[in-house]
Amino acid sequence: MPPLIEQSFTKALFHGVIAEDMIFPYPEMTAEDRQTTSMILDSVRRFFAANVDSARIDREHKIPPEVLEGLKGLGLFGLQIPTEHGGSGLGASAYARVMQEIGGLDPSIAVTLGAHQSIGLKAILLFGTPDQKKRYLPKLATGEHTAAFALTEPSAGSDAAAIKTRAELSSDGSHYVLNGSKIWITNGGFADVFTVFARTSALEEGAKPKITAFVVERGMGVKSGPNEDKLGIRGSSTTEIFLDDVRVPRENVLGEVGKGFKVAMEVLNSGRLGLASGCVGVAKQLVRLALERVQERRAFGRNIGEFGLIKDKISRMLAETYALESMTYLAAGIVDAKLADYSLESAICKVKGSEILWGIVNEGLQIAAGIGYMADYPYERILRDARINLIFEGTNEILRCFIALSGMAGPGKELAEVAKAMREPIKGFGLLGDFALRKARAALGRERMTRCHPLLSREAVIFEDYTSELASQTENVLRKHGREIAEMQFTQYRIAEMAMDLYAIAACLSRATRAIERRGEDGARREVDLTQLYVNMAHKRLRQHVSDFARNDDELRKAVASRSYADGAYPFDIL
Ligand code: MYA
Repeated sequence: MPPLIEQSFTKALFHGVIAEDMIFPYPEMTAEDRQTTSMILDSVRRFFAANVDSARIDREHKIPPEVLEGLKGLGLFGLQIPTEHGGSGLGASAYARVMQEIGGLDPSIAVTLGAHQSIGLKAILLFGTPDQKKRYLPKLATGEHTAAFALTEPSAGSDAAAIKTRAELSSDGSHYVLNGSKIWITNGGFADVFTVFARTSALEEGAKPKITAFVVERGMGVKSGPNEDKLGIRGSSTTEIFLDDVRVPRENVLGEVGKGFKVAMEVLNSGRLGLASGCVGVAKQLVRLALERVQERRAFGRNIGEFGLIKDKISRMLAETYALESMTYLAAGIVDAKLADYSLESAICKVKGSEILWGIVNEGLQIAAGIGYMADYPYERILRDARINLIFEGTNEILRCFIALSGMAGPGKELAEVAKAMREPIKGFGLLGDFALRKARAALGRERMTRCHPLLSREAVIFEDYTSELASQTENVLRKHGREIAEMQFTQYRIAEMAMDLYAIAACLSRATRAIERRGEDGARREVDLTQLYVNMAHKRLRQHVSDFARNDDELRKAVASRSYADGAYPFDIL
């Protein structure tokens, strides 16, 4: 196992280390994946144009059965399932590209397909035994069976480890008996196969739960509640599911008994990337709609596209879409290269993807103005559909905490080891040597990003400077607060924001560098412009976060909120 900082590009940034070989050159799909993907995209576009009426799907809260059958016929239920089990065997980048297309065409369909394969059957792909794969994957690949991911419970949303569903091993050891219920299960109304997470240890206060993952067939006794009535993605099915004495054969345990939490987290790592790619697709649709609108709508005798404030919106929409696309396909490339832990990158893509998209929906609707608000036009449906992305697959709040705490874990461990080494200098000498080496290197100057094209050297310097800031702020807060940092969400927020923007900048720099190398400075002009624009925007945020570490009004905010909890309502009236 390589050292932590060599396992993850973003985790390395928390140490001040720029592991640029992990992100340069910007990844590309294999020729085979590119060819297969182009063919799939062609047939997807043709099929959607001829058969999919998104307004109707939204209105009727249902994807028509003939559309679902058509999607199955196109092989869209088995995109990542290996060919030997009847799927298309796409890699992560190719899969992301297809989900991007479908997300842009119809989010309800994207969510249905995503729930099936980004998360529903993913644990079988990642952790299934050869026998489980042989039993389940062929029918899931054709769509004869559909899958769902059943983790969330009424008292376990963000706190996924708090699930109460129990799995008791039968006295003869042949099967588990599952009892409990799950909420907000996408595809819950019709899925045939569920990845269910249940406790296989007693519920003990303060103790680490033992959670186990199971493949559960509907026929084993899973019952569904009615479809929830939702703000958006109305064509997708979201239901409660009930497990009452559901007998699950022991051979349906996924991965190891008691290691199900890791199974859930690994599945979500991949799911979050699928979500981000869907967001890329929707963002691109909005850019297209906005560009049409600004060229057709006239005001004060001119196309509105000529006004500065519209140009400001359009330029931001483009730069943010470029950054999101760059981040998502960099992370997907990291997955395809199988060389790194991509948990932080996928969480970042999910948070940034959902928020960039939300901002773009807002601006796109604003540019459309009056018609943007009318249900006859697509904006209001897109707005409703986009909102969920900030909530599901990990709320953006819990994911910010995850990004910060998981990123700080490495430096935290290192600091603890150094403290120990200082107490026991002889035994700890080796560790201190490594740490001292890195400190010495940092003292000599910041880490460099050497593989970035010189045309982007100003942006590369910003990246280097703030990487070093992230590492020193991390060290400062860890030294000052130690384990207390786990409770300090305002600080976690700043750390997470910095890490997210640094990853985004790195992705843009790597991609734009590849573009310049391929097409020369003029040929890559647009990529360079968008990278510079994104970096300018990110730079302002980074500067602000760094200054907020020193001076902020965190305590005032906490006090205002706490007092209002006691008041129970807004405390004033003008009368
Ligand atoms: S599905 C439901 C989604 N639910 C969530 O995402 C739950 C969010 N909560 C969490 O992720 C966890 O509870 C957190 C951990 C992170 C808060 N990779 O002590 P810990 C390891 C690898 O921090 P906790 C849905 O919405 C960690 O290192 N490992 O745990 C679908 C540690 O390991 P070790 C990870 O404090 C909707 C251990 O776990 C990760 O309890 C349908 C414990 O960690 C990780 N990421 O909290 C979607 N995280 O013990 C369809 C933690 O070895 C979408 N660990 O140190 C389709 C989209 C289509 C497109 C749409 C277009 C518009």
